[in-house]
Amino acid sequence: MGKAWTNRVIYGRLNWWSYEVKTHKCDMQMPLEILLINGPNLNMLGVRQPNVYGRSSLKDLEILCEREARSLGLSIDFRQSNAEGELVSRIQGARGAADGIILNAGALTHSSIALLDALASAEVPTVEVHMSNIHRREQFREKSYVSVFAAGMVCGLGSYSYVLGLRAIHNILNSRQ
Ligand code: CA2
Repeated sequence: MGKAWTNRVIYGRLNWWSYEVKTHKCDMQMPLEILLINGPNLNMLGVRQPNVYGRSSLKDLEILCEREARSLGLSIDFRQSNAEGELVSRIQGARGAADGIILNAGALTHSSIALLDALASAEVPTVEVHMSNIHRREQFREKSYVSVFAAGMVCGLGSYSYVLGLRAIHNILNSRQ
């Protein structure tokens, strides 16, 4: 979970009168673990509505996020599900296991109190992302339950919303005490 691990390396030197054991400490910084969750219908990226969501597929988005995460020293677990219950379980599982969450809950953003409750109980710093600008579309998309818990939100920049979301969670996690 991105905590410093201490490895104690033990090595010995043998000669005919003694066995000398020396220890050497080395600290390793493990990468911060980010759970990146995509909600319903985002598996359709690149297939329909390119005017709204662009031409990149979900796989293209995953590759982009992997590349950005690597450059920031983050490790990501990239997921998509159309099922609200599975998303709730993933968020619950992040408690104590992930350092941060990037969440595009799709249409559940605007309706799911269950996702909001899962986020609140997981207590993992979260950044909300959206491909489209949810404030320039239908009025019902303006309300986000995810935003009640999220540290911040990036929307309207297509795949680049995810890139900025990753930079934001990196910044949040690295400025913790
Ligand atoms: O802009 C976003 O990222 C959204 O979360 C996408 C959701 C929408 O309900 C939110 O209001 C905003 C919809 C995801 C559907 O994605 C599709 C992609 C291509 C074709 C059809 C659907």
